[in-house]
Amino acid sequence: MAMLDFERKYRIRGGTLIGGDHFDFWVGPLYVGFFGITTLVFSLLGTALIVYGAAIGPTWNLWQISIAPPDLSYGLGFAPLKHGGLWQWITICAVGAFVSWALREVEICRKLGIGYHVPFAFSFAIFAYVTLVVIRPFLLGAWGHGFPYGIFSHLDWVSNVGYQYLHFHYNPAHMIAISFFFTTTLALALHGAVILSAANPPAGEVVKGAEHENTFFRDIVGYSVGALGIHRLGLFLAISAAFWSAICILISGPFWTRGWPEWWSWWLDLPIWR
Ligand code: 07D
Ligand code: 07D
Ligand code: U10
Repeated sequence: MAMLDFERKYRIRGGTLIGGDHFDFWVGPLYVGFFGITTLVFSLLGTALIVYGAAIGPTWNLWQISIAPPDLSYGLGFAPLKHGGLWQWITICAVGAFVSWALREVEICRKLGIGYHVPFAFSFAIFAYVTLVVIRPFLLGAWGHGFPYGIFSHLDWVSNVGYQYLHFHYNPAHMIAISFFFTTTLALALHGAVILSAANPPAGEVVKGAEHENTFFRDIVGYSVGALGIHRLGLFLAISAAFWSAICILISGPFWTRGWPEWWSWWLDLPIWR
């Protein structure tokens, strides 16, 4: 792919965290770096292990392929490859690849002299994943509590784990996470819509900008969060969604073992009713 005019100016050496000059180059449009190499190694190895797992499994149907974690009886030990060991190595590769990707983002930010907002945001997704397959299984004492790697089997896991707590919707942190997911889509819809409404008028009409955007929201709800503010808000809402997701599954089991509806009995137990 051809290099765009402006790209040359930003292709500067330095800013790497590890590896010095060794991997400090680009291939086509892509920056490589030490963590580009580790991302590649972890993801190729992880994918190869998934393909191997599929090959020794009962099906090549993409929707049904599933690599299960070890049986609970293996506890926190290593299991044989065909009995969950594959899942353990794939998990190591996945964590390695995701963390490498985040660090590659950090190196690129350093080169460009911009803030670390993108890797910071991605780290919340990684945190949610690590909570599901490392932190929670660790706290529960068995890798078998991780979710299986398969398109439909991971849905079965979510449903089964949900019903283990009778009614997962009653999990208060799940409520907060869902509210943040919904608010994120509301904010993005408002933002996408207001920008298009002002900056992309029909042919022949004048392009409008910040004043119109601000005025629209001040007219309709009495307040405008502002051009920078909507991006701060969006980032806050999205990382909060991932954060509270991690919390909602982290507390299910390690910190609350009964049905979630029962958690709400604290309300009935308040001394004011007595
Ligand atoms: C659009 C960015 C692009 C990413 C995509 C995903 C793979 C997997 C692997 C064949 C928004 C690429 C997919 C690399 C291929 C094999 C072995 C991001 C976009 C397009 N899920 N989930 C999906 C993952 C969990 C849940 C779809 C990953 C938790 C529910 C896709 C993870 C829980 C539903 C997928 C993960 C959970 C899905 C679309 C990791 C709670 C759906 C994802 C690493 C979070 C939906 C059949 C998407 C669906 C769906 C991938 C974890 C619940 C296959 C990689 C255990 C309820 N999940 N998921 O668009 O249609 O994300 O499922 O944690 O209904 Mg899932
Ligand atoms: C974990 C993904 C991380 C991804 C990474 C990157 C690649 C590369 C390559 C594309 C966190 C992967 C990248 C692989 C791809 C290329 C080239 C994101 C992760 C690092 N729920 N529920 C949630 C709702 C019910 C249950 C979260 C709604 C039922 C359980 C969210 C409803 C029961 C768990 C959520 C609903 C139940 C959850 C998921 C409605 C089932 C979890 C989002 C409307 C009977 C999970 C951390 C998330 C969780 C979770 C929403 C219903 C059970 C808040 C809206 C009542 C067991 N649910 N849920 O976490 O918190 O994203 O996981 O009914 O474990 Mg729920
Ligand atoms: C745009 C733009 C642009 C601009 C602009 C704008 C778009 C060009 C020019 C315009 C933008 C704006 C004007 C801003 C728009 C605003 C938004 C989109 C929304 C912003 C929202 C927030 C900042 C906050 C979001 C908060 C969320 C999602 C979390 C909310 C959580 C809940 C509601 C909880 C839900 C769960 C409930 C109710 C069950 C109860 C459970 C709990 C409370 C959890 C814990 C429980 C306990 C500890 C038990 C105790 C509970 C008790 C006692 C009950 C008390 C109840 C409580 C709720 C506290 O593009 O640029 O500029 O201007």
